[in-house]
Amino acid sequence: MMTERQSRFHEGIRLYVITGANYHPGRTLADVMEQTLIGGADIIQLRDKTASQRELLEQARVLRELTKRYGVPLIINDYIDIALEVGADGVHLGQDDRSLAEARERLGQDAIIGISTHQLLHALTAQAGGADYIGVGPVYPTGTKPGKAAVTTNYVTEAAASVKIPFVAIGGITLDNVDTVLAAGATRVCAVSAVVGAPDPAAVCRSFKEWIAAADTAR
Ligand code: TZP
Ligand code: MG
Repeated sequence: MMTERQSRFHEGIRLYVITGANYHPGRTLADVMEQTLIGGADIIQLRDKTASQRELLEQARVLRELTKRYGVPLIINDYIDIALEVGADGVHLGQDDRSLAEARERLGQDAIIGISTHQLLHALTAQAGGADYIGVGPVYPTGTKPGKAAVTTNYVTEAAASVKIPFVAIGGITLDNVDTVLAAGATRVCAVSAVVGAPDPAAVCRSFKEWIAAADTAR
């Protein structure tokens, strides 16, 4: 008998933090990401478009140790090989990256596989292909992903109405606009610069979690 696959992207994953190149002056990757975990980040993704593969592997090893200690999943952006090498929990792939099918084949049924989506067709395709979650964005224009048109909160509302797998709103989300994103239908948010560029990443994460909890109560 076929049993339905149980995704490891569980209900409790609400605040998703991605690494970035622009940390607050004087802070390191390990230091900043530990602060996000202390503040309540539920999942961490390694993404650094400026690093070489060798540097990424080194960063992945540091984050694997850290996330294990906090019992939080580690996702690697783009690189299935690095995910395999460090024993990460999964990968995140864009529309132009390696395919979902290849990632599933190589990482197995237990892996968490996320897909970036910019329109409902991408979302429904990822869902049908067995993605564990999708990114919905960029909601707002963002310097972290320059040149990518904002999808606005309209797509967040569409995703909330039509997508059955978990979705994470991403792109230009800060403590000043997260209430609008949550009101549009998001229950999970993702941030890079608002968290990793802050002088106190733990405090920012705590505030994001408070907004998310408040929106749950209001729903
Ligand atoms: N995918 C869509 S927007 C984005 C990614 C990786 C960047 C989000 O970064 P920020 O700094 O939170 O706007
Ligand atoms: Mg990518």
